[in-house]
Amino acid sequence: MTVPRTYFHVDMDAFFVSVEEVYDPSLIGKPVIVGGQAHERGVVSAASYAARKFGVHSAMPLRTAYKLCPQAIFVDGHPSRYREYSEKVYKVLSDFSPVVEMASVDEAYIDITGTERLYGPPLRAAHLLHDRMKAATRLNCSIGIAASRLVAKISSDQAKPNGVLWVIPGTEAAFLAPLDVRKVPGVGKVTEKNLHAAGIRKVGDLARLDEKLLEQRFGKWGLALAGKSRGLDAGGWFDREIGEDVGPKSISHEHTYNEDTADVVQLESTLARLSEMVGRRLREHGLHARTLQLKLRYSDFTTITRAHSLNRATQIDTEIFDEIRALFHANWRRGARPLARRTPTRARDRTPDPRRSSRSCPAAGRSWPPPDPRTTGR
Ligand code: TTP
Ligand code: MG
Ligand code: MG
Repeated sequence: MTVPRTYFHVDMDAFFVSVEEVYDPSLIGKPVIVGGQAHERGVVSAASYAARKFGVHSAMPLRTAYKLCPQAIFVDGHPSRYREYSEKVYKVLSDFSPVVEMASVDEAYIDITGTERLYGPPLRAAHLLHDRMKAATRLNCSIGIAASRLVAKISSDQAKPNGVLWVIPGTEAAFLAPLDVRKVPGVGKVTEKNLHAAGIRKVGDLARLDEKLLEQRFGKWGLALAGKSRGLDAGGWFDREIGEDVGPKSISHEHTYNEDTADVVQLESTLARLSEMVGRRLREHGLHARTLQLKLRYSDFTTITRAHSLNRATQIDTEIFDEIRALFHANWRRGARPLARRTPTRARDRTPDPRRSSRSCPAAGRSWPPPDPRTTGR
């Protein structure tokens, strides 16, 4: 018999904004938008809860955010600060439990099964962790507690901001039923649209459906969806255990120009710089990547992504750049004006660096949030 497990999903509240608030407390409580200045080309990285009341959210163009909330304070992002605070968050979590997996820069799953004698019942343990997080980082987080990681993730979202929510085992179906299908991890815009077209709007609608029917309609993914609607860890990442595959899935950097450009020299030099940044991070993590990907966005916001797999994985800047440059020349529309390009190197087929010890580097368990389909057009 398998032992019932207890998982926490911990997610920092308005993470980039909260870090900026530590550096500048005058921002606290105000509508704050991190990602660039109001007139700039880029997108919102994070919005404070006060700004969200106006409809501002991550991945929205800064200019749209300005229209919705002109009184907001626009702040440039500071990636090194967020990395530093992500490390602090990881330290608090790993001191609390040995089984931690960072799922993005500001969130993690931890398995606290068997810690009752140390921390007491789950709710008490979560409050203790919540207090420790605040004391060590000065940041608020929300914690979802459940018998599956999937339900823990959904419940941390429901607990926001600055809350703790325990879905007591046995109550998963009742907890999930009234939620929109979009709340299920893995259900993006496209799946949501398909589900709506089939008259399925709430998780409860999904749970009522016959698994076979979902499988027929949506394939293997439909079967996972049926499991998810019942609160089970099913499909994609949820099929494996916490920490089973530590290491970033992909590493990427991107740049958005303030002014459109079609200048090949300028474009290539940006690609070279981005390739070097990706190479550096691969080396820092002791990883090699086999699949290299270029993302290119034009002034009309059409976006393409093109990938190529090498015969041999690499972490060498020039090899990365050669590949990215070839992808660029093979794919860019001459005369059209690209806006942004990105060189994510997917580390799917990565191999550890033999020169490094096999001890896993804590940072290797973390990755930046996966590219958002709404911003990449994928
Ligand atoms: P999230 O945890 O999704 O959001 P959040 O922490 O800002 O707010 P919440 O309280 O709802 O959790 O993302 C963590 C950080 O990742 C976020 O602060 C900024 C960054 N991010 C982006 O840069 N672009 C994005 O599209 C998203 C979703 C997040
Ligand atoms: Mg967050
Ligand atoms: Mg998050």
